[in-house]
Amino acid sequence: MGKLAEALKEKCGKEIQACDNRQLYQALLAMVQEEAAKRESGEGKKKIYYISAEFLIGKLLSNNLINLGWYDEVRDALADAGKALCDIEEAEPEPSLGNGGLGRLAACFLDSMSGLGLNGAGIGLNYHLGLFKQEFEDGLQKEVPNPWMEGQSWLIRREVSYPVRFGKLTVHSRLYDIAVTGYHNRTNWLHLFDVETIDEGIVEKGISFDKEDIAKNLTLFLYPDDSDEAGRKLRIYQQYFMVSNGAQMILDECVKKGCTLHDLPDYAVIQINDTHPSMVIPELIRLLTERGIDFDEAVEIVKKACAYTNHTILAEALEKWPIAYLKEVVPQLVPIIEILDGRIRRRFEDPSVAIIDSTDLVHMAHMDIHYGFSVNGVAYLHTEILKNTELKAFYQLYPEKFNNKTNGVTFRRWLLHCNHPLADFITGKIGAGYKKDADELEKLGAFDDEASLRGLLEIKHQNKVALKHYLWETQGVDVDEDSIFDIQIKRLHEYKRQQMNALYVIHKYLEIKKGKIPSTPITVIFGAKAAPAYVIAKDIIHLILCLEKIVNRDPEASPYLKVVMVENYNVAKAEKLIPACDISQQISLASKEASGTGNMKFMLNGAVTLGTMDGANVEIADLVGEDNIYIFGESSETVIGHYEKADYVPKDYYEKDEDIKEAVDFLVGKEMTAVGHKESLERLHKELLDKDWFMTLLDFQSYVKAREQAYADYEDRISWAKKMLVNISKAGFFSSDRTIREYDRDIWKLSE
Ligand code: 26Q
Repeated sequence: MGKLAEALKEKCGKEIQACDNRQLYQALLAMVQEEAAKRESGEGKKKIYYISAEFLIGKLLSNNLINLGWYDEVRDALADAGKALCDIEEAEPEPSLGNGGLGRLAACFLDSMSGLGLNGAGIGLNYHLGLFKQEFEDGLQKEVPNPWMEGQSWLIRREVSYPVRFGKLTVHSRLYDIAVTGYHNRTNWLHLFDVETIDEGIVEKGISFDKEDIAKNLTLFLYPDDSDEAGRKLRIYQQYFMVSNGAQMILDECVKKGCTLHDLPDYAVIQINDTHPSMVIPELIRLLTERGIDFDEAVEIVKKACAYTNHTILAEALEKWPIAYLKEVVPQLVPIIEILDGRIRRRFEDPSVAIIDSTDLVHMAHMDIHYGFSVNGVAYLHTEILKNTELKAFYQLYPEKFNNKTNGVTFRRWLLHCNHPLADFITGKIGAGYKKDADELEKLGAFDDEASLRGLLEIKHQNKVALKHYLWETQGVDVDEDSIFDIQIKRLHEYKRQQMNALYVIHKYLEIKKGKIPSTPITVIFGAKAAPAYVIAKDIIHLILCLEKIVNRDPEASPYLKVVMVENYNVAKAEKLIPACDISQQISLASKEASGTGNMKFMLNGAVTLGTMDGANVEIADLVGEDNIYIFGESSETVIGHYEKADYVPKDYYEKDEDIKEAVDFLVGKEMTAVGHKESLERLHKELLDKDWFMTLLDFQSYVKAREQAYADYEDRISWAKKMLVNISKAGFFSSDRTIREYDRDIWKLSE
């Protein structure tokens, strides 16, 4: 018996065979935690603090086993006792501390920081119920609480607590830590702050609760419904609670290491993940002055320590808070923000760069740009749009602050863990070096002989069979493993255009009904949560659920076309869906998706992208070349032009084009209203015809054409496998290790 098997047996207090999966999970968790703590190094004078309202870390057991180098031994020891590690994984609840891309990126970044041995930490909140859990009921999304914490979990309770003062109350925090193991390297910590007065009992029907009872609700939910004033204020409470704790902790840590506070930027660099943590700037200024530093110097210190990442160009997502809310929630910050704003107004005449605008809204991003030393976008195109359009006035003031850091994903989770057969295949061809140095994947490109390509196809097939079983067991849908798996999984938003994908499904369905049969059957898979107050997004979910019913129940169509809407899409489900995907839908309206990171995960797992020239798709297209990606739709320049001229009229497309008219009108036709809710379908129909803010109809025909081309090309299996191979071999650039090295080289400079 190996060492780990012995240890596991001892931890369980009995033979491995005699334990159930829960017991084994808990024993392994404890073993990993002990080992992870031993690998804490704390080494390095300067430290990067990544502050984020979201850390979508996913399940941790297998990833930690991989990072510690324990995976194979534990898997084999379990197998010897008749146990399967993958069954034990099922016993682990998934922490739901994020919405989507931004939160998952933060998790990938922490993994890479540890893996690269950088001195870093994450700072966030310990939401007890996280993001809601999605259930489908009567064709609609229902939100229910998502309790994910258990008695024994990855959270380690620390004897660390800080007072956090609000206008109306003071709360005392409690720190919980989660170990972030590095791949064959050091452990860093994710610090999650909580309040002990939290009361899950105040949650009523669904996810509603008393939004005013701050001491009881502060860390209950991630982004509680902010469609009303109390919800918006609660967001400010959460944000301030996060940054005040973070700032107090950072100063304490630095002082302990010998920092005089005057030299804080030599000890700490703070990465502000979107504007949610922006109040860290005035809070740090406040704390520094409280500790005896004069105001002007405090401003200079903070300016040298804080860097801001922008993740969105959608105007409505750029946070602007009424100063009256801040006066109520965080009155001690308001005079500081006013001074910061006053200084800007004296320096620059342009009112568009002010922090507090003429309607008394505080523009959080403006504060970050003026009072931080770095501003970065998350993909080449995104950063260009920030510089030339969205933040042009700021770029003119501070060209030296702007830089691009194209996103990346951790290959440990998104290849080694989620796709063992592919990882083994790659290791067999090019050795294991790519696990540390993702650029080595490029070598795989040479293996384009028929036997290797057939090997790749076989792995994809195997993953599709696995997904088929999973969908059958979890949702009771039966999909054909020999069909094309065409997948769109991401948060639901009009700009991401799930509605365009749904319109295509209608179009295809109608074609089949008219006798035009696809050569290979098609399975269209969606997964998406909609924000609880986002009505049109929920209408789109309803549309997809109606299509699922109509198409899958239709004996003429269902042998050739299936629709699956995965319930409660999350990280664990992504890990099952991505390895099984043939076609990756990345179809946002050009200029709207900052980067996307799902696109990278799919590519790495041998899916071919069908996408617009948006976000990181542009860089994917550059790397793989036009034969290995399906690009369609208007360019970002054209789209931005339409917005500037306000000249896009969806009805023109509807009236000119029979296919579009037929698909759009299907929404309110007899078949749909027989299974769906008329009000919702009519609202969506009207939205598409009268507004179509994200120009679905503009791109529809070119989308159909590109999609048909992809399906046609899929028929030639070997030439398709070649495209898969190119995609995988060019994915090295999208390792978050590369991204984090660039952050360190250009922004953090930890070892200078
Ligand atoms: C803002 C104000 C009020 C309430 C909520 C918000 C809010 C919440 C979440 C604003 C933005 C978010 C999340 C944004 C996000 O996930 N952005 C994604 O970030 C990824 C990582 O950089 C990119 O790949 C995606 O393109 C981008 O959409």
